[in-house]
Amino acid sequence: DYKFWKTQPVPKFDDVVEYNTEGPIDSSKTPKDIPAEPLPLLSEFEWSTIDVDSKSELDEVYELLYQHYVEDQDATFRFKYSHEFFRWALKPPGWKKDWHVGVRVRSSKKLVAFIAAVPANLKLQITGNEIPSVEINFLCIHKKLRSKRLAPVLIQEITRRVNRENIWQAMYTAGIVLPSPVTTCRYTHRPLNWSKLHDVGFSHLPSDQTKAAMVAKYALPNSTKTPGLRQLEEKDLEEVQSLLTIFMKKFELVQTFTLDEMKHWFLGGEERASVIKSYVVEDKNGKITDFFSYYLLPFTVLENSKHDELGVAYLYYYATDSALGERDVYQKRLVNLVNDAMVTAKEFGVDVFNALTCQDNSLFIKDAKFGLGDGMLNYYLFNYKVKRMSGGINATTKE
Ligand code: YNC
Ligand code: MG
Repeated sequence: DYKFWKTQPVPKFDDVVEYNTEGPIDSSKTPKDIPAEPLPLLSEFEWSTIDVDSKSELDEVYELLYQHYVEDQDATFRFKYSHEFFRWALKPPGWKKDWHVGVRVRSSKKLVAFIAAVPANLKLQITGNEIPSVEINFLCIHKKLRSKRLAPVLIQEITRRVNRENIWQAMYTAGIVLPSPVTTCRYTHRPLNWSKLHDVGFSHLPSDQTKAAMVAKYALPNSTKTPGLRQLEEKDLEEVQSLLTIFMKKFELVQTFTLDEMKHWFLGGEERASVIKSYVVEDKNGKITDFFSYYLLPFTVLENSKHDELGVAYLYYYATDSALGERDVYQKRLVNLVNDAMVTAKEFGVDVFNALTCQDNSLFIKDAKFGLGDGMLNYYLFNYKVKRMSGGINATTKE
């Protein structure tokens, strides 16, 4: 019955939000109203701000998430987070050390829980409202400390730390249903290396098919098809920012990016090589007409004799000026871009390419041979009410 969530500024399941009443749920506080001291913890635990620039502390976060973060139902796959991935996800422009919150056992200093916030600027297109926010991610509690109501304490502590910086809204996603989703998306998967996915139990052989037919079905060309496709460079950022701004007018709720944020999220600095891949299409006149990006987050495969790792890519942001033209031209363009994305991803050892049923992804999912997965992802806003959206959300998440 949501004992904790009932007390928080989030919409109830049956709340109806009328047009023009979108906005904060509680706007009564200022940073001066927020306590300077952390919430009390049981005496055996202590708060510990994690220094992600310290290799050993990042190792501890890695170890905690590796053992205790999200798993699939049969526990055969685990996210294989790398230090590079954490630095990309946890250190965008405006990041704060204070927002990387750990809990340790007081006696042993063992890290047993974690939660993180990073800055994110949201925009509600129907009202034009900009919402300075954070994105909350990597909430994790050691398996032995589950169901002890520690999660609400972590959530309230990160809220306190964010409120102290005069930010009152947050975006987060979760597989579980809480009051109340802004929208719900489903994961979809496109096999690139069907044989390997079959070996590890990720893909199943339909009873009316042969292995060879499945491999043939998912075969991709050796090279990309779109003329002018190349990797994104720093000099393109301003143009891509305009392209993205225009493209995102299609969606009800979006994240907006400064140039510095674009540089971080799409070029990734030193982390680029192993985490984030971004491409643009430059036409004959040197104009950028299209953009796509995806990030890499492999799985560790447990207890398999042939393979111990699965290459996984997640479609991230994209934009195309064809969206302004006829729908079937736009749709065909998207299919081609996503196919090109997958061709490039193969070079980086990607075995499966994932996308959510959000953005305009429903336009290419079938033609580009994505299959619906079991996983659902609910999107939430903290302290902001909006009308429930039909999937026209463009905020994405890094898990
Ligand atoms: C969850 N994922 O409903 P009620 S996603 C939010 N997000 O409260 P306990 C969650 N709330 O129902 P446990 C949640 N999971 O009584 C559970 N809850 O009101 C709620 N899993 O607490 C739950 N990571 O400590 C209930 O639960 C209360 O020991 C129960 O811990 C939960 O990162 C968890 O899936 C998830 O490590 C930590 O199961 C644990 O079970 C775990 O007794 C594996 O908690 C890893 C996993 C979650 C990934 C994520 C986004 C988190 C968003 C948190 C909400 C942020 C709000 C905005 C704050 C900033 C505001 C500003 C400004
Ligand atoms: Mg607990």
